[in-house]
Amino acid sequence: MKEYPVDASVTDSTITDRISKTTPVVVQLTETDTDEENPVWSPDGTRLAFESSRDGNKEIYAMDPDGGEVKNLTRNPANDDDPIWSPDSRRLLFVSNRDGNKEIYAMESDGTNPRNLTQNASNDRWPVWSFDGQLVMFISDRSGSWDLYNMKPDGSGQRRITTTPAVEDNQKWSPDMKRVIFVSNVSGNNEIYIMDGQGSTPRALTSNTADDTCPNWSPNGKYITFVSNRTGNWELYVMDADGSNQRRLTRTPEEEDSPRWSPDGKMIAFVSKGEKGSFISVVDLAGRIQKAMTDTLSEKELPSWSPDGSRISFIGKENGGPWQIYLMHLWGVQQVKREGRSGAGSIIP
Ligand SMILES: [Ca+2]
Ligand SMILES: [Ca+2]
Ligand SMILES: [Ca+2]
Ligand SMILES: [Ca+2]
Repeated sequence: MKEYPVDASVTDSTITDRISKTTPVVVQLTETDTDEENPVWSPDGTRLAFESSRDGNKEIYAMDPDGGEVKNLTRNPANDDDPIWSPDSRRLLFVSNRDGNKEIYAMESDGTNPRNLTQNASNDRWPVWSFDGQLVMFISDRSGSWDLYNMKPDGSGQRRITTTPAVEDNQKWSPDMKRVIFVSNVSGNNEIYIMDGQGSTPRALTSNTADDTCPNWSPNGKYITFVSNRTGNWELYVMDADGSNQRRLTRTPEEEDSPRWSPDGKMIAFVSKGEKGSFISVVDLAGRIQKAMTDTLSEKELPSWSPDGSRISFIGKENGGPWQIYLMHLWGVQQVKREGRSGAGSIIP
């Protein structure tokens, strides 16, 4: 495969230098005997929403990024999960099956005023808020198979976007909100597609017999990162937003997953799943440096950059215990010691 430079503006050697010299510090933010999962940064960087089963079923909580000020936002015997912040950080969408099937709910950031937006006898889940706050794209099986739908944030104007018998999901708005990428297996394997935000005829960006999935836009909207097993092993890739210049960034025996762009668009964090454990690495876009930022033995998933690019939240599982939430200070620690109600403050050496 021909190798293309990604973008001269994002391949400066200072990034290589920065990654090679740093020794990240990882802090455990939660310490319970139940699963703590799916930490999601508020866009203003002040809170982490997450899912916890500490009261016997899944609830949405939020905490400060150092583990303090833990607040229970839902309190319901059903499962409440999949939190996502509004672009202004003032509201959250989440998914609950409290009425017998999955619905998308909205609530204020303090948990007040929960309201059911979808009110549909089928399953509605995976809401993705457009960056201007005007639309929410979600998936629903109300037509018999999983398709993409749009609605306004108050639940009005629900409209089916894709109309295939296959599964569509993994939808992501472009930063300019004009386009959406998503994954569909309508061809018989997973491919990444692009369409406009209103659902014009989707066009395949990948076309091969392997699986291509987990697409994510670069912050400038020029590139898309994704993972594929087209070589027989899962690897991390980048392509131009029109599907051209597909290039592989990793060559590892592990299975790469969950690629996430740094907010400055200069790095991608991702998970590598090996036989003994999984770990989080960072790669620069020129592929000149790839560095494991955590230990490689326990399990780790879901890396997510803080909006200022200084930290990465993730979930980890030690020795078969429950999933817990961790925070990695990539470039050094400003503050690590704080007693949260969840027992935050421990530092992993
Ligand atoms: Ca609940
Ligand atoms: Ca429903
Ligand atoms: Ca494919
Ligand atoms: Ca690999």
